Amino acid sequence: MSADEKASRPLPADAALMQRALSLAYDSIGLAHPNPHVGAVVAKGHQKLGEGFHEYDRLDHAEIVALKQAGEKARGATLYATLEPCCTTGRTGPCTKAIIAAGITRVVVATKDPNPAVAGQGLDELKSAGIEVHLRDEEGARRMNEGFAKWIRSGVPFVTLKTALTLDGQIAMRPGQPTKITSDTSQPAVHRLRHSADAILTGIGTALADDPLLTDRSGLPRRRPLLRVVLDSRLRLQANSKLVKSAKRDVLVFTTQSPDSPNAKALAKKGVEIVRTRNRRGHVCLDAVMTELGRREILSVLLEAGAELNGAALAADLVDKVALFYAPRIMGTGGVPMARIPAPQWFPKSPALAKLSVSPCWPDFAVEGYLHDVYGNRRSLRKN
Ligand code: AOF
Ligand code: ZN
Repeated sequence: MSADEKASRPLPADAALMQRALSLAYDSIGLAHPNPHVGAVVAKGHQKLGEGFHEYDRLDHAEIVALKQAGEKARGATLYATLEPCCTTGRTGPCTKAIIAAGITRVVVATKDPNPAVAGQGLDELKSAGIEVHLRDEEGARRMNEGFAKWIRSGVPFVTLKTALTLDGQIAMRPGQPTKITSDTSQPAVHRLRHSADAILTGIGTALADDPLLTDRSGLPRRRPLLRVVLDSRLRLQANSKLVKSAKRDVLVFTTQSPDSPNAKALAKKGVEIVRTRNRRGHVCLDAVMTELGRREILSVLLEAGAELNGAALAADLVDKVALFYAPRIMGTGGVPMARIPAPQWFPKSPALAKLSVSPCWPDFAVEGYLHDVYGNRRSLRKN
């Protein structure tokens, strides 16, 4: 065993205190954007001396919040952080320097920072200062920042495809006909997903058929409203739709039409932002949409669309994760599939979902799984 490994052994208090730090980080969802969700605890043994999470508008990183609370008592204490402490100067100074200056002697970290500017260097700096560093490698901490990981490494948002469907994989009885599939018990989980996302994306077909509001109704605080995005190549979005009537600088329409067209002007007058993109086979170019959303610091997108857009996003390999809410019902023939995508082209190369999880929302159940590992090989993340 190397000196480094010997020095980084777990202690009995670690699991519970890291759990506390993770729960603090969870409370920062909606408040940390565009920074990662991070929680921190300063403790001696089992005794907590300070704790907190990073809130973008309050500037301080999680470690600093916890260190300030602990004050002089931090000397000789352990710091638990759900993300590797930063060693860079951005809006704030490096946390590594503050940790060293506070006299912390042991640092326990749940996962490395995926930001290439940090990525292990924060841990190295702490070790070089003689601090014992223990990396726990927690999946929960990674999942909490999967949006940040994708965006900071590729410049484009993390995309979760969410849909309700029957056991035989259908989302409506007929195209354009809204069909209630799952029960209301799935709604809190759906709104939790919306709360975790920076933008919600749908197609004009769904906007016309369902007249959805597409808001975050979790009741939880967020520093930036959920951006509601519609792909509408021919600008058919109705001025009297719920989306347009409720627009407060939070509705964005991507189109191939000119911003000077009468429809564009009518929507713009109602507070809808119109962005013209490249035309790809009669549709807005999905890659251009993702690049523009990434440029606007949209780290994560929830795709709540119909069969056409779901199929196009899967075919373009833009979906990172799926969240499928199954109702225990069978629709039968003639319904609308969750993704319109030619099976012979898609199925042979479609990967099995990784890290699959199934959770009950009685009488429904949710299946989650990943199509990409956003913490993996960086080259495979770059789209353009
Ligand atoms: C931490 N603790 O709580 C957070 C970290 O511009 P700044 O100074 O806020 O730095 C942003 C970067 O710091 C961000 O990209 C990420 O790498 C890291 N976030 N680090 O030590 C925190 N939020
Ligand atoms: Zn920091």
